[in-house]
Amino acid sequence: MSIQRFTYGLLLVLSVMELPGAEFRGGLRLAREGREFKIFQFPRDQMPRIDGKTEDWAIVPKDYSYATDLLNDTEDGGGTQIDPGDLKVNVTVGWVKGLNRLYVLYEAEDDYWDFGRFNPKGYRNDIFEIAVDGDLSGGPFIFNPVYEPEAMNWNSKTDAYLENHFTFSGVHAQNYHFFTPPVNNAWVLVWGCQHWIGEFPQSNHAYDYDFEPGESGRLVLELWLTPYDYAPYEGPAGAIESELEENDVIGLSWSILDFDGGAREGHVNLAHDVRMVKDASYLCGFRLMPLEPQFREAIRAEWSFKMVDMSRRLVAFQDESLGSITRWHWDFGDGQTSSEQHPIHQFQERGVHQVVTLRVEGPEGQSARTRYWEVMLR
Ligand SMILES: [Ca+2]
Ligand SMILES: [Ca+2]
Ligand SMILES: [Ca+2]
Repeated sequence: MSIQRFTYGLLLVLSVMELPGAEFRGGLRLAREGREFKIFQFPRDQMPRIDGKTEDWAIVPKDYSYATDLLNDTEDGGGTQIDPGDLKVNVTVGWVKGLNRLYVLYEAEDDYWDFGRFNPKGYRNDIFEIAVDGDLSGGPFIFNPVYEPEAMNWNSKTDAYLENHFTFSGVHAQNYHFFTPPVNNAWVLVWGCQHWIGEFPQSNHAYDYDFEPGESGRLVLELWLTPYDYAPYEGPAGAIESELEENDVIGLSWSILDFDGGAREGHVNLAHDVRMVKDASYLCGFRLMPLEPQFREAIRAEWSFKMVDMSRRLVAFQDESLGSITRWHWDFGDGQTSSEQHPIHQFQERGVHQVVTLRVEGPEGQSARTRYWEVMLR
């Protein structure tokens, strides 16, 4: 372990120890006293279509949506009493089992949509900001604590700042500033070195709004994004997506930067701590939920297999059936059968075993799953 890495680890520990109002979860503290939020699992045949229309989200139960009352204007002292006449939002997050993607629906009403007037002192655009830490590693992800303090200024042109930016910013967790609405077809500012995460198919987006700068109105932003355990400057080929698994908890939070014709009027955020924008230890815990009961099949046979020992022709079969099951019947295609749930079977002959079938039964009925030409022994 290098001194630098050791120092970094020590700083991480210290920063975690200083975090108030948080709870340890798997070795990591989370914002909001460890309160758990939920990510809705869409069935595969009802994935959202990214078109800015919200009908495809109507199947999502209400308790998956998070509104203005959960936000806190922590930076500018506005607190949790956010005037719905100034800003009113609703955020819903979804996922689809098997895809490393988060779907987000952002619905917002603002008394003054501020956009399209960039100036040299920085952007003046209403922003919806998301920070995501797909493997819940925690820790800083914009400014590396091992760099000199002068490197922490995002306007800096020092070697230290640029080295930090190119090797660290957004690499193990990501920050997106979504423009609401877009300007000159720019929809996102990635605060990090991996601008490519804002490109299709790493992400996708569609807006729906009908107002001019300075007007009030309603905006819908529908998007997906891909969380990364490792998102380097070089591009997606060398990146490592966060593997999203059912019942995993990820780090996630959002904030809204509301400009209403002047200075920023708020930096309202779900984490109740604005450090969420650059330090994943201040993100909220979001669980990747299983399918709600109404979307589950009553019974469905499913299984996988692993070679235990090719020389002995020994194969382990894993039942992965869905539903309530009381009886398993395996037909290995070689004249042998088993009634175990997860049998280990020794085949007598090598070759391609053409048909292997699991039949399951339960109170809701029965189902069979065959794998053709998949179990092969050389
Ligand atoms: Ca849609
Ligand atoms: Ca406003
Ligand atoms: Ca505004």
